[in-house]
Amino acid sequence: MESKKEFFLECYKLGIIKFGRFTLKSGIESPFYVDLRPLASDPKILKNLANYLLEMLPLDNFDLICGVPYAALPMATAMSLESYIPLIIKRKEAKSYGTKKLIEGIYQKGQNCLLVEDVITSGKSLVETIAEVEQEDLKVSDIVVVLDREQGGKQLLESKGYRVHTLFNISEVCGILQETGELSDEEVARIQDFLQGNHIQFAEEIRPSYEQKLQNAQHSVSKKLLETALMKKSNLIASADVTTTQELLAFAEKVGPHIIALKTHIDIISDFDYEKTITPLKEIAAKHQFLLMEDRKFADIGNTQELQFTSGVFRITDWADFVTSQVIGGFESLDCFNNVGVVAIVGMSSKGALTTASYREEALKVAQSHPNVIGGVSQNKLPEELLLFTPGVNLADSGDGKGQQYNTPEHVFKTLHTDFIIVGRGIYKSEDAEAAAITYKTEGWNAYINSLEKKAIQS
Ligand code: S5P
Repeated sequence: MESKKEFFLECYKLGIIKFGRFTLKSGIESPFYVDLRPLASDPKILKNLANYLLEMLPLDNFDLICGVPYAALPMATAMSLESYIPLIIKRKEAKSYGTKKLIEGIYQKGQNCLLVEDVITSGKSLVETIAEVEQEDLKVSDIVVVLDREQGGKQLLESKGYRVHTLFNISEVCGILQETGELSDEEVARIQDFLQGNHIQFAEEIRPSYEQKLQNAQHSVSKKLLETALMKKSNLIASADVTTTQELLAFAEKVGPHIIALKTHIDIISDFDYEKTITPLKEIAAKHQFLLMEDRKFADIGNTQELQFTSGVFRITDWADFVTSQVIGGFESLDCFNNVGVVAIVGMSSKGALTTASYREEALKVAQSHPNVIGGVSQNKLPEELLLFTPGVNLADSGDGKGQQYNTPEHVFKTLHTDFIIVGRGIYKSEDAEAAAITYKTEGWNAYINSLEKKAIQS
């Protein structure tokens, strides 16, 4: 199994914890919201979760496993399947007819039952559940919990003599997300404040709309991208990672009406010929009104980048509306791109990428100060004046086995305030590329619209 931290990050991607502003049942405002139910929808994660939970426990102690309904039921079932400890099911309410049983399954009085819970907060609902299980003459000595919200529940149960085993707690989880750049130091401090029982102030955090961004846009390419997005009701950039001119042109023709830009890796086209590849591509782009984004990821000194940009067979300067570039060569290395827009690579989507929080901070300083830069590629939020381009978006997969890590449009618009999604294999590998482009366009647009609304309220 992978490390506990890696495992948590996989779980996190399913949307189990959201950060923002949520009103709890009690009326208290919380800076985070936890819902572990999505874990049951990923069989591999559920199986791994069961094993992580079992690993923490003295298994010889238990005759039975019981999940607290409903969220922990699939978890308890998976633990039972992995450990061969029999499962019993506790009803939420006793049946009003027939046996009126509260607990279903085969058990004998006096047996020791392990309780499984998804999230522990104050611990009050667990105390009630334990009482109901004990009423059936079963013993409860241990409770295993996936996530401890650290709001007194563990202490309450321990004071009553129960052992509580927790896989993750919220402080540890925040530490992991702070390390990966998902949470800022400020957000973590606010969460800690909340956990200490303080009433916390929320700053209104609403993402700017495309109209607002358009008003503030300085660069002509930023304006064009935002205008195209509003006109086509699309925030989709299709990545055309195909290797022949014919495939490239056919793809551009199919997806053209639904995208705002086509992203190329022009150096992977095996039969590249300026006249046969670029001239028709430009015509298709003009016809369907999309921009051309060459994902060259320049990464050299200014003089070399200038040659790579203007010369060779590709002559990128003659046709691309905007290009991607690393900023590792420093501020002046970007000066040569003065007739196009530059999208700075701030953070990469692949596993183990070296674009750490401190790298990103330095990269942003260059990106924010250079007039050629219109935005950045990142898996984290960017300052509002930059356009955020997010690759690593796929509705069907969570990775590609080669290090790529995927998120859904919903996640990137809501949590990162992404402006444009970049989708490659989700579209060009699909049997019907046009239908897939329409799906991503619709999902992306709806996710953008939803991200303009205030955060959901937890009931
Ligand atoms: O961090 C990054 C930056 C980029 S530009 N991660 C990425 O995946 N990309 C590019 O986006 C990558 O080179 C590829 O062309 C596209 C993602 O393709 P997919 O097939 O994984 O959707």
